[in-house]
Amino acid sequence: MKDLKIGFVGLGLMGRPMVSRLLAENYSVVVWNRTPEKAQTLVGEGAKLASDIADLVCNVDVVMTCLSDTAAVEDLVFGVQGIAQFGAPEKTLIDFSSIDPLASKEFALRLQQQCEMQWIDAPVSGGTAGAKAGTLIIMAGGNVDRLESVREVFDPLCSRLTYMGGAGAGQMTKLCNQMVVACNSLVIAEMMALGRSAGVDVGCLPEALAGGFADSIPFQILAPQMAAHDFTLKWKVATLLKDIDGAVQMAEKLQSETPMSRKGSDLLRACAEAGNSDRDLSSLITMYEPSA
Ligand code: NA7
Repeated sequence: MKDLKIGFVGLGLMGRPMVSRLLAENYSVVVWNRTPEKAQTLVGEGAKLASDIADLVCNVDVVMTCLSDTAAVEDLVFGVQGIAQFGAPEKTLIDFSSIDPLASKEFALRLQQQCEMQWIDAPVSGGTAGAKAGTLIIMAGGNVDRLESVREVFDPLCSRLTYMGGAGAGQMTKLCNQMVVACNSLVIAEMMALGRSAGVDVGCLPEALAGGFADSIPFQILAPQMAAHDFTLKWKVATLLKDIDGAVQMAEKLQSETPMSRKGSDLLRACAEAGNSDRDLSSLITMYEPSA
């Protein structure tokens, strides 16, 4: 077993494969999830299920969180019987969730003031495929010395970890990342729908366009699913909508023009409001296909 003991909170689409990677690399991992059933397969792989947040935080060196949004993170860290109540100066919180950068900065300060526990914001890119393969891209913010002291725990999870600056810098970088991912995903959907209507064999497109200027990792993930109408859940429309909304709100604060992202936000919201919020992002194509 490795020396640093890990606690992982949030066993959603991303959290589960990340814990599997840590277990496979011989880390001792204690897990907790609001819906405990989601921990079952991980317990089979060697994870220990904590009875509550106190049981988790008190028994580990590093607490990792991978939660839906800003409100969920605030609740789990600062709510009643939350992480902050059991934190200590030698413990580190690594937040893999994608949340509001300004809130993340404020949370880091609040945690420091409350229990002197250090907060690293470390949002990820690469989706469930990257999480399963341990090839995520991670953009980190916070205290650089603390990041270096726990750097080894990132190794099973990512192919690149980049320190972007002080608290919240990782989250701000993730918003930049998501502006490109959201707009790219939307144009992929409308292109696939148009191609099919025009008689293009869209099932061939992932191979035909591979390596060209239109290629991208989202394209290689989404295009085959869209071509086959296989909407197996890998990433939720709601998750990307949250991020593009975050980018647009940040742009408003900074008086920066983001016309593409604003349009992307409107289009993703329309898709979510059409009943696709918790469906896979590949369901975007249904918004652009001629109705049967
Ligand atoms: P999922 O699959 O929607 O998982 C979200 C997780 O967050 C899941 O474990 C949820 O628990 C948990 N959650 C959400 N709200 C709460 C509250 N209020 N209290 C406790 N736990 C909560 O998302 P992904 O795994 O795709 O993404 C996770 C993050 O990574 C997200 O920020 C992305 O942008 C990047 P549940 O299982 O529903 O009980």
